[in-house]
Amino acid sequence: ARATVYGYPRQGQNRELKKAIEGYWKGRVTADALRETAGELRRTHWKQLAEAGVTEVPTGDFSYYDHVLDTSVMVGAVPDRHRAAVGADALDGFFAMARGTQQVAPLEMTKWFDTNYHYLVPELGPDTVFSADSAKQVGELKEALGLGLSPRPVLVGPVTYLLLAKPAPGVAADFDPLTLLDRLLPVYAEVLADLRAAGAEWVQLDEPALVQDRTPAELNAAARAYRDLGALSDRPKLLVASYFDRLGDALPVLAKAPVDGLALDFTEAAAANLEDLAAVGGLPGKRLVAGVVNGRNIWANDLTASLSTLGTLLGLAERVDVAASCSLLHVPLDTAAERDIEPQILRWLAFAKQKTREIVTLAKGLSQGTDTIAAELAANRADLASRESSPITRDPAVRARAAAVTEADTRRAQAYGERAGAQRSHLGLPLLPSTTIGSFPQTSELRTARADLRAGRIDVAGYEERISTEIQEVVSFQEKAGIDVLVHGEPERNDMVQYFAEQLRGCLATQHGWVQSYGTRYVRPPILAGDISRPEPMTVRWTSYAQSLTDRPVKGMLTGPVTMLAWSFVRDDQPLGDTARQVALALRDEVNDLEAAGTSVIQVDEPALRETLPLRAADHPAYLDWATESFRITTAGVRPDTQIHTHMCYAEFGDIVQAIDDLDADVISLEAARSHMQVARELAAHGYPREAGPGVYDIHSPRVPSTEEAAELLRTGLRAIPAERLWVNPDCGLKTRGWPETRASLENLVAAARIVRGELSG
Ligand code: THG
Ligand code: ZN
Repeated sequence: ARATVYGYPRQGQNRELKKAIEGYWKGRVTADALRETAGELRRTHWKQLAEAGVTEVPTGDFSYYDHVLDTSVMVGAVPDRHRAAVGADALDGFFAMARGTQQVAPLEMTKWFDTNYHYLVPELGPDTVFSADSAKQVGELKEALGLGLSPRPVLVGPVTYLLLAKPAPGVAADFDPLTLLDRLLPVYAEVLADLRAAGAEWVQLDEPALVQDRTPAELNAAARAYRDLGALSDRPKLLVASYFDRLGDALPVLAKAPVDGLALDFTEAAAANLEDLAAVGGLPGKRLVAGVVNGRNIWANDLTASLSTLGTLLGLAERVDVAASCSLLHVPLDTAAERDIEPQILRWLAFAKQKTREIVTLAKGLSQGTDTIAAELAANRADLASRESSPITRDPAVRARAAAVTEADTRRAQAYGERAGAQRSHLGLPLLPSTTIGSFPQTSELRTARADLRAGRIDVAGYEERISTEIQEVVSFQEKAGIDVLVHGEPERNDMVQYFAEQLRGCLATQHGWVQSYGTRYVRPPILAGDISRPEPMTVRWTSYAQSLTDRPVKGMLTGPVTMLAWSFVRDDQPLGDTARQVALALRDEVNDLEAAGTSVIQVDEPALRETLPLRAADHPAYLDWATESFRITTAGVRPDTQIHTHMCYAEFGDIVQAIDDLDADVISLEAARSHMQVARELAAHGYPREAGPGVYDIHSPRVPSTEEAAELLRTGLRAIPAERLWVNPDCGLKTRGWPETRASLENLVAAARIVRGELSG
């Protein structure tokens, strides 16, 4: 059995790639130097893989920004508005598509399936003409061949590419990119021929879109694509890869196709894929690449269990190879860089380098017998046992509390109708009250202060002084601007989840565990490793400080349990819902403490509620069940006159309006400015009974909305939501904005609220 992976983290141990690319954008790094850094990183990563014993290394998975954008370049799908830039300079044109320029907008960015990686959405239309550009793929293949390695180019497959695309601007919204398949396949044929000519024995075509619910027409397209590509005479061997879930109805389609191998996910989807594979009689004559090592979490593999899965698979294909379930892009590089995590706990974890070793060990055990890996198996068993028996993963008090949660704990004591009256008299807010989503500009001074604190250049007192001053300024600005419900601005928070994870027991933070979110932007997801509890209040101090500066209500700001899970690496030894409940109980304590300290309005943000929706519709109800329940556990412990807010960022609510309703928050703020209040209409159509603040200020650009523009959006909002239930707020937090546009925009927003209030009373 061979050991292989589908992709590797791109950034380098010290995010050298980020630094080189951002340096290039600023004119501090030349194009040649950037290419040199990129080539050096590829070589380093291939060598890491080869030295660990990986016999087939991936190529073409590297990217300066995003591999779906690379695919658009490969098939010549450059939008008209970017053609001039691409024609003038390929690299600058590539970045123009990714980030836009003064003149042209970038491609839209969206989540890569249910991961935290974001890709650039291809824009296609009936006039799209594809043309093959295999230079990047062939170039990287030759680099790896030149190092004496056995490379396997990895490409986004044609069906997934089209299924991820959207109609280009100006093209009818109901245009189906999949209708372009017949035009796209000859381009893939040309790239495959080029790769074969350059020396590729195998090429991998990634089709993760086939693990989602697919219509018969879409499955037919997949059948056609792989019948045609399989029938080519001038081609390498084809490995069609699926990951993130079971292949389902697409499995018989691909099993029958004239391709040479399939890659399947045998982590969470193991049982379903095994069953489906047996049902089609296995893959006689084909290669099966078994993704038994989870490529998107950070837990050490259970090698014994994986060997047992691999053993079952042996009879089901001509040959079985071992891999991670998906590209290792979604995990950090190396646990060895973590100096602050106890060595014993570090052994529970596996980042890309460690996962590579696990894959190699499994391949060796599979082909040479388990006694050849006896030492590794024994060490693995000891590590798993240490994790299982650790007091970190089993805290009796946390478990007892979670088990004792009753239905009453998940419901506010009064129904919304009664609460609303109590809140109205308690808060005394005007009609169309104004507020913001929570964060104010994170200035470079704030980031510098945090870095200074970490480096010991300033002490805690100096840092806190800096934070207090910032809060004073934020509060004083909001009072002068006339905002009704104030916030403290979150200057003390580095990140919405990290800030809380650092203070919760049972969570680990990493120093170098960077994972690409999009382009040159990375996150360091916390690790929810053990039973979660909250030793001490986390936000009460700064919220109370802000409240002490003003007579207006200051809103407490928390990240909700679903988002805490969505943006972390979560323990895999219990259902997600169990971990969510523990986080919810910890946050419930915080909510109750905020209330006890005099906070009358508390916002629990859940920007990830929609984006964490499982890939298959059959899995939605169970997810929404624990997701909404954990939100309600967080918020249900307060008095009726304490107002609970929530916030969500994405515009596609249609399929979760019921879940939003089930949160039972008193007020929800939503992104709406760009879609002209579309969500207000969707909420109204659903009969949403509580208060809502569809955003009237698009914070994604520095543009300042005029008072009249904001007023017009409010009037549109009023056609869907009655005045007694409509709030006035921006689309999202302001942390990425500068102060000048923030000031001007919020002043206009308050002025708009006053104008429309006047119209309502007059
Ligand atoms: N926090 C976390 N995960 C997230 C988001 C978040 N996932 C989804 C979404 N928001 C991703 N968006 C971003 C936006 C900005 C950055 C990363 C992800 C970013 N990162 C800095 C960088 O790479 O330079 C590093 C930030 C740091 O120093 O911590 O700007 O809000 N957890
Ligand atoms: Zn938002």
